[in-house]
Amino acid sequence: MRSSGSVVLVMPGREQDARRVIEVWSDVAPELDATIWSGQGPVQGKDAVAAVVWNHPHGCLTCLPRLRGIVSYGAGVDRLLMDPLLPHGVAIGRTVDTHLQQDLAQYVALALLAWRRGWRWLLEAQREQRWAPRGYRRSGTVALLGLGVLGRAVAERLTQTGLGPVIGWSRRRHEIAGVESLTGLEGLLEAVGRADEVVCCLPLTRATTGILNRRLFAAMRPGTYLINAGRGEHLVEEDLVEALDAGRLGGACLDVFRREPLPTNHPFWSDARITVTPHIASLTDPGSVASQLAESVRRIAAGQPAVYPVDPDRGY
Ligand code: NDP
Ligand code: OXD
Repeated sequence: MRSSGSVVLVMPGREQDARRVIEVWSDVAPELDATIWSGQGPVQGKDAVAAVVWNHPHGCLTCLPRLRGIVSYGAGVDRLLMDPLLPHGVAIGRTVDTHLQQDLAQYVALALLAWRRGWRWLLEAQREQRWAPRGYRRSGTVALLGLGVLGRAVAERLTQTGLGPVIGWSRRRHEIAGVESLTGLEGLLEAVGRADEVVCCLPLTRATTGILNRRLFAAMRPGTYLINAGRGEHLVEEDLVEALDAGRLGGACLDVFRREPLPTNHPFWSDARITVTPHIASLTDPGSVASQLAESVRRIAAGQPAVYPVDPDRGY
């Protein structure tokens, strides 16, 4: 079959996923001529029209002279767009997938239930062989920051399983059954001020960097629980510790960090009030997204936008 494009997968640390994607392509898109960057030396691809990337070293895409488009292997594009040497004028796309949505919704439900049920104290009691029954909270109001592809899935999961009500916050208003949709700074302060738990599913942009800060925490009711599944840079870490110390926040579950992996000497590791997970709220499933990626490559090769295009000026 005629090649409809040469594509390079630049996914350091996720080469196994890259190999699985190419395996699926051999069935569903045999015309694609794909290579995986080894992680060493310059990215080879003088004929590559498209690149599929995750955590690519900034600047490495400059050696692809025929590049027409870049697709993020994940849902987020912050690191991709922050590349100061990102080739100009190329199409940018990202990944949208039902597994990503389901998994993120499950992660948030798990974190909420663990908090409401006091799981941390139950595990502690077991370690100490203490029989320590404790009460729990059956319901609560959730402020959900971000009502995009993932936020909407979270909102639907929480409302459908009785874990809501949900107050959503986004740039534009959204119609989602059972979800109150707020916008603007006033809407943000109102949402978090009425919530028992605050969940961040925002993309990282100039406008959202540092949004989980002292000012926002001050608008919350004492004991509010924070779940951050967006990006580490959403959170001002010192402000979190201050809010926990002051009892403004009751605890936090963090999946994303300013530095990943979280450095071994980071105080969050040993802070019992904080649950740390290693950026696993939702992982791209290579088998599930391979066909979508192939279609994006085909479209890019034909001079069209990717399947899920990203507006670099908007930042998400
Ligand atoms: P989308 O682009 O589909 O949705 C983004 C949402 O955020 C939209 O509702 C958007 O508002 C809202 N938003 C963006 N900027 C602002 C702003 N300045 N003020 C208010 N609302 C804003 O993204 P996804 O739902 O697909 O993904 C969200 C993020 O989740 C990713 O960017 C990534 O950082 C993170 N993620 C984390 C994972 C993990 O494992 N921890 C896995 C996958 C993703 P509007 O609807 O009005 O446009
Ligand atoms: C993503 C992520 O953006 O894994 O997909 O964080």
